[in-house]
Amino acid sequence: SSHLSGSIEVERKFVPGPEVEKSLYALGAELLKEIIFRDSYYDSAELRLTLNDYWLRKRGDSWELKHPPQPGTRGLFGASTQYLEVTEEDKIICKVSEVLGVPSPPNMEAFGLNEFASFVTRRRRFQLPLEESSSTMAMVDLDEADFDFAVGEVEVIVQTQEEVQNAFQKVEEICKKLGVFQESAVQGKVATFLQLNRVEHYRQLVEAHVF
Ligand code: TPP
Repeated sequence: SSHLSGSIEVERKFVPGPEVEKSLYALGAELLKEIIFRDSYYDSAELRLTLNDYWLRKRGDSWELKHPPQPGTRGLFGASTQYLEVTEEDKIICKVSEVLGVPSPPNMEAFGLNEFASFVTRRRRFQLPLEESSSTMAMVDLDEADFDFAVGEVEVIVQTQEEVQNAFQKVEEICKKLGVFQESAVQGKVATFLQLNRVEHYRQLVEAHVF
């Protein structure tokens, strides 16, 4: 809705075992699409965005920003996360200038940010059938990144904070049904990329409790 700055993405990552596809089809999931995209992530020289848990990327030709719903809070529920996803460029510019403490430039390029990660993902997106009691869709992504890393995620998108608790429950329930529920957090693509390629940046994020 128009008063919100984006959708709330509630998700939980998992290590995709060899049986996960079978489990998906057994639950009635449908393969929606297979897509390949490049993500390039950006930050200031001082790493001001990522140290505040702001994730700015160009996916294909589009800018996207993910950030915690309330500034300074981590939207955690066990090892599940909630992030706001902003896709309108003027809103992204507004948020980024706020976090960096600089005036809003006319376009993204004028921030002069540095790329700190870039990789290609092959994603297979599955859609789970709707249960009668709920109106929100659940998606399962099976991702393979080009640095030899595979990760899965269960994701529910909601529009209001009131819906978040239910979404967390639903995401956990789906992980359990798929046999991929792990108590502790599973590292995603960006964290893994940084751990492999940008050790000092990774260390700072761990120290700041972002990872
Ligand atoms: N996941 C955990 C468990 N902790 C975190 N601090 C983050 C993620 C930080 N984070 C939030 S959004 C994001 C990162 C690194 C960008 C990448 O999002 P991700 O969900 O890994 O990739 P996508 O599915 O959007 O491609």
